[in-house]
Amino acid sequence: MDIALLGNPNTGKTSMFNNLTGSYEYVGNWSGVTVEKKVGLLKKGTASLIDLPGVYSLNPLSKDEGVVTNFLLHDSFDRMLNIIDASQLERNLHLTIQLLEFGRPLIIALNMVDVASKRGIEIDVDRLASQLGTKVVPVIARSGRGCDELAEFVTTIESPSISSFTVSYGEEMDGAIERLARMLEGKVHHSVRWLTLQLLEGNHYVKAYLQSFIGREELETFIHDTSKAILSNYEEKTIDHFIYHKRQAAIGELLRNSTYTEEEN
Ligand code: GDP
Ligand code: K
Ligand code: MG
Repeated sequence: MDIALLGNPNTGKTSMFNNLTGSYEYVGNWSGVTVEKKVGLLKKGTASLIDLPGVYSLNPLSKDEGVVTNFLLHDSFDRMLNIIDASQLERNLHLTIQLLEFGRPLIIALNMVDVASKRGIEIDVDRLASQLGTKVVPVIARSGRGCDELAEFVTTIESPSISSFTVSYGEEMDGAIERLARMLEGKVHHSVRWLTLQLLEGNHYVKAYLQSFIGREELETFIHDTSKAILSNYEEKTIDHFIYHKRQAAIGELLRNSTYTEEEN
């Protein structure tokens, strides 16, 4: 079984990787970049953990960041392990939402719970999990607390359910997703919802991928018409801002229901 480890930079990915795996090897660089590809065997069981570069969003700002989108588009894996920083949930959940939109089994490692607690942030883990529709395991990757339970869950559960959590981007976006699905005529196995959102956000890797199924002009027209339709109905300057703010609103709602911050004085 292949498990992809994904998260923002500095969320404890390396600590987690070292904790979960007994040994690992570098299997060369990711294609096109100088970032080394690290794959480790989990201490118990036979699963492999694939380390991916830390990114804030899938829409790549650099080639290194493009590694993650390319991995999702072209590599095969069984489930995703998304490590998030409990003290920076608002920022971290932007990537989580994009991974959920990808529509594959995903488990969340809620790391840095010690840091969050010191800052007076209380998280109702069950509430967060039920809202996101995923398993959430609190851990402290630096000390290893919770890592055994996490490894156990990630490797033994038969098939983690695919979350039905969705951000509502409005009916224009829903219509666009349906149009792109018709243009693709079932030629791709990826989530069309994910492809549409990544394309409209400006993810060049997704655009290049889609150009192997859809003519360049037809794709440009789709992007142009969809953006125009959405932006004429909302007070946003660009489509990526529109998508970002919809996610931000959904995250705000999630956090209002599952976190509590002690008043500082
Ligand atoms: P990466 O950039 O995502 O690979 O993160 P690292 O594993 O390098 O961790 C970044 C920093 O956070 C390091 O100094 C770690 O020791 C520290 N760290 C990782 N996990 C935890 C944790 O759960 N609690 C605390 N307090 N520190 C952590
Ligand atoms: K780091
Ligand atoms: Mg690291």
